[in-house]
Amino acid sequence: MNNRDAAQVFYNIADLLEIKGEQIYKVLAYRRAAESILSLGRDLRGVWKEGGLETIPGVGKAIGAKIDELLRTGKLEFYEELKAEVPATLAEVLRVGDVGPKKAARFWKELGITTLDQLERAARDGRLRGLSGMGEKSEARILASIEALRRRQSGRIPIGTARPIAESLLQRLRQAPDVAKAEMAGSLRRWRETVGDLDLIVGATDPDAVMQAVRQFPEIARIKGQGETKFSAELVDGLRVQLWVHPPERFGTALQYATGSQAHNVRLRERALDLGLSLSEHGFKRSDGKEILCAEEAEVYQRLGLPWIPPELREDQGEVQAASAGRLPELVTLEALHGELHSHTDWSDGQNTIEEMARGARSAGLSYLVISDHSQSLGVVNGLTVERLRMQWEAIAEAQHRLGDSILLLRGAEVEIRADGELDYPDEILAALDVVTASVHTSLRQSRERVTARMLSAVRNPHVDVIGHPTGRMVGGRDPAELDLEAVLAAARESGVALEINAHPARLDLKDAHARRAVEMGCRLAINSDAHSPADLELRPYGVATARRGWVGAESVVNAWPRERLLAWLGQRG
Ligand code: DGT
Ligand code: CA
Ligand code: ZN
Repeated sequence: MNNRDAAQVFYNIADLLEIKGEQIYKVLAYRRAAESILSLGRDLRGVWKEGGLETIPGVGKAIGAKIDELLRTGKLEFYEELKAEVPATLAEVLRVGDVGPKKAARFWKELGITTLDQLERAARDGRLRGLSGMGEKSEARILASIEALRRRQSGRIPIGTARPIAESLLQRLRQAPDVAKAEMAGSLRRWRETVGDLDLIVGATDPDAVMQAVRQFPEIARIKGQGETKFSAELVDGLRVQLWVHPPERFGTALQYATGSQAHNVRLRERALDLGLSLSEHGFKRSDGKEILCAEEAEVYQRLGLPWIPPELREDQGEVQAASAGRLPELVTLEALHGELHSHTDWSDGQNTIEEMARGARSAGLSYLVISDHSQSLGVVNGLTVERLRMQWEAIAEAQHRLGDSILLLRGAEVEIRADGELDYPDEILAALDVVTASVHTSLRQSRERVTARMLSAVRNPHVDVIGHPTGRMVGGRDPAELDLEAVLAAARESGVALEINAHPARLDLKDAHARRAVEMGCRLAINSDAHSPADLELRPYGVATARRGWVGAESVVNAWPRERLLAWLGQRG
């Protein structure tokens, strides 16, 4: 227990007391003590040993006794009792800019929200606006604050936030005078799950004109640094944009360079040197000093005797060697996905009816949609009892009747893998479902042994077809469950179950490296949107990109198989 840990205990006590509605002077007393401990400038333990705790500003008899107990036993009874009364995770809800103790208490008491993730989900699902004094606007503000909080914590921007902003900047840029081309570059183009900044590259002859145009964009707060080939700008919400400007005839080398990664670029430069060329963002140079310009990126790779390498692979993870040997994988594409295996409706926590979801899937070009609402033990999301599930089957049949054969609806469920490792429906119900996705939403913090055992029993259950968001992690938020993933992958290969790549940019679970390992081990995957509305189907590209970053080909992805093959596979399984 160092000074920081001890201070944290008292900060938490202050937060929890405040949520509980305790007198403010008490709350402030704990906070003051925490601050003093943090700025003590020497080891708290030393002061304690000298018997000098009460010389610390803000520490009197009562708090002094608590510090003593904490240092002596490593625990504090008062804090433990408080945590039993008020969930400690509510302290993280308080960190959200727009949430004070009164609101946190209401979210908890009226909606059962105790964590940041739950608050985010509730805001996204429009459940906060049901509370008196809350509306759509306050919901949106809370979502923005949550995101700002995550960004402050990580310093990086989730790809799901970055790409739409970049898209709209590109649209404006492409209309600016003198601009021939404009594309994403950097980690944004490589689809990393988070990006440090937004790299955009413009093909234009006059960088000053581009800068003048950008300065006028409504989302730009200020232009910051300016170099010869690039300048940076800050957006009104604090994001950094790096704009690279190169003449159109040099656009190919510039785009290649700015896309990176740096390690990938190093490989290419080495290869260029072997061929007697030097490669820079401006072009190739021969040893006689003559320049070779590339307007197209593919020409850069061609000059180096390589096929074009998809940006998602450019992490120096063996892609240059594979390209050179003609063994680049044929990566899965969005167009290859024929259907969606994971969707929610207003029967549980989705926002739309079965038929609205089906129409959305149909206009997204899908030929089937699995309706997979939550199962009974997940009360907070209105999980379906067996009785309601049976009623849903009738509703699915009716919707199918109205839709004709324009899209096939399948009966599914996202069945909770309960804390005891059992699935949340009896076997005869699982057997009657077309597609069973088993997921963990609760008790993710169990021991490695327990969580792994739960997963393994789901993977080996003959009724289970897909494991949903297998590690439970949230990008820039919640850590993955402690899990022996190697053991889960080995079992998945054996049982033939598919592991989900959840496409929601807040999840991306399995993540890229895990997807690659899964395919290496011979596992099947499924790329699913986990849609809670038709608009969520638009998130599938994030899942596809994650798969591509994991070197995944269409053959490994069950919803990239022709529909008949998928149905045959499901038919063979329990
Ligand atoms: P980020 O922004 O941290 O998510 O990651 P990147 O990959 O976007 O990196 P960034 O923004 O620093 O630079 C964009 C690209 O520019 C990078 O992928 C490769 C290229 N680049 C930047 N600095 C260097 C450098 O010092 N050497 C080389 N070879 N390339 C660089
Ligand atoms: Ca970047
Ligand atoms: Zn789901």
